[in-house]
Amino acid sequence: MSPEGGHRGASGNSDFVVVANRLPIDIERLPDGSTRFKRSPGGLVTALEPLLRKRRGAWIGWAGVPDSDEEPIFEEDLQLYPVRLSADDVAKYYEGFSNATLWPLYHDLIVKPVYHREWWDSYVEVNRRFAEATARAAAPGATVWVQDYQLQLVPKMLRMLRPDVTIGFFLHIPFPPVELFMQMPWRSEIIDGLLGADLVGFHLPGGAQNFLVLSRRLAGATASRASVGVRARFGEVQVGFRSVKVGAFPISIDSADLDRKSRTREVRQRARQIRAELGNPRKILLGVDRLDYTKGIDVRLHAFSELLEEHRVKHDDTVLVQLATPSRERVESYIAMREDIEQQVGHINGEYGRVGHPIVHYLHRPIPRDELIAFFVAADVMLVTPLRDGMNLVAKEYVACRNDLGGALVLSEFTGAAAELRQAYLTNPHDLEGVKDAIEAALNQTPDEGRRRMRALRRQVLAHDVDRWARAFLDALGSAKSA
Ligand code: GDG
Repeated sequence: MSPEGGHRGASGNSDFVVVANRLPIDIERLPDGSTRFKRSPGGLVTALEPLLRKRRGAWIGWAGVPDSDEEPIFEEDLQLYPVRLSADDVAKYYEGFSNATLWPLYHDLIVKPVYHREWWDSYVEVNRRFAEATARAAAPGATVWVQDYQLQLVPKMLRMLRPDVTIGFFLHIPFPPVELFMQMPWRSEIIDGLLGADLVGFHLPGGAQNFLVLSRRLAGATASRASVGVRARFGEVQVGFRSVKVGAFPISIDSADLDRKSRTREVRQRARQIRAELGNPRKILLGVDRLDYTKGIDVRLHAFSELLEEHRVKHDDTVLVQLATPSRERVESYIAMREDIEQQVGHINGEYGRVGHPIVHYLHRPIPRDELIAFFVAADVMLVTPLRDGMNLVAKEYVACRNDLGGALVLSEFTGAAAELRQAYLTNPHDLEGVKDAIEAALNQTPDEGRRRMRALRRQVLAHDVDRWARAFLDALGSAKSA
């Protein structure tokens, strides 16, 4: 019998279940119109793969296209259970509530969050669908790990369906301070949803602290508070007889793998070729981001433009490469931001470029992984200037690729990564003069200073990889349940 055929509430056979908005697969459309799945192992899959293999793991998620098949995909080491989303679900749950309500609210209101009741209804309904699919896949007593802001109601819904399972939740984006979170019309429902977990994890202690304060204030407000009885102290919330652990677990990357790949002859050669294709400039600055307003792409372009204007950067020996992966292209604020950035690129090239020699090279498309690694190796200064970012893996990836101890990292203080990468050129992205100074210092560092900083950065990134992150979370989850 297909595990999907089990009735609601019945258990499946997976001892370890990961629940995320997206499945770790890419969909290929074949010439005859049919579709085929291809595994796309990101950092999370890489980190979890050994565990999934050992523990008959399952992954629950959306396949990335509307109305896709719900047939489970069985692989040797992993079972994938697609959750179907209709075009209407994608518009309301995903593009709407997840990306136009929660995303801006949790990133300090860089754009104004939109609150729509129908989006919320869809969020509740889709979260229920994920919780039910999880309940069907999880074996008795299984460990379930729910990922990210799209699924904050799943822990409570799943606990009601399957009180026997151990539930962990990890938030990949920042968790906002009380004053901002209180805007949310469904604030108590979200806090109660998260408190269904045995362990709630954040990147930084600040996020954990915000969650503890909000739990004290809001938990159980949807029921009678007296009957729920919520107490929060550092690291723990007591909800009735249950205790929910709360902690910080800064995510990382597969550093050893990137370190190895960046040393290969092919990558080194491609990096040299990239420099040549760019006209062998003295300095290459690089930005790599999803095209998102949180990433501060406009900030770095603005700073670069002023540095050129003030002759602090020479237009004939410096180029800036901005690789921007298309993202959330139907969400209104993303359409406006893209126009703004492309206008800025056009302005800088119009003012300072020459025929055949643009000064900003801007690509709006996904880049193959190996090509990206070659860009990291080729770049003299990496620009990571988000206005707010949960962690920012790009900063860590750049460092992991610089075993030559070359390059410099300009890093916004408003990223999670800044808490660990203290030897970067740290800067406040709201202070344009400060950003300009940081870029200038990075461009003009002495080789000795550069090596000193990069050595320290690499020590941090190579020792704290994604595997260590996953183990820390799952160990804490194990002891949260047994406590
Ligand atoms: C969220 C949080 C948190 C980018 N362009 C291409 C490409 N990428 C890869 C990067 C990196 C990943 O995508 C982006 O990760 P980030 O962490 O930088 O940013 P978000 O997508 O916003 O991630 C963030 C993260 O979750 C994990 O918890 O750090 O704060 O917002 O790996 O290299 N990869 C390829 N081509 C591209 O064009 N192959």
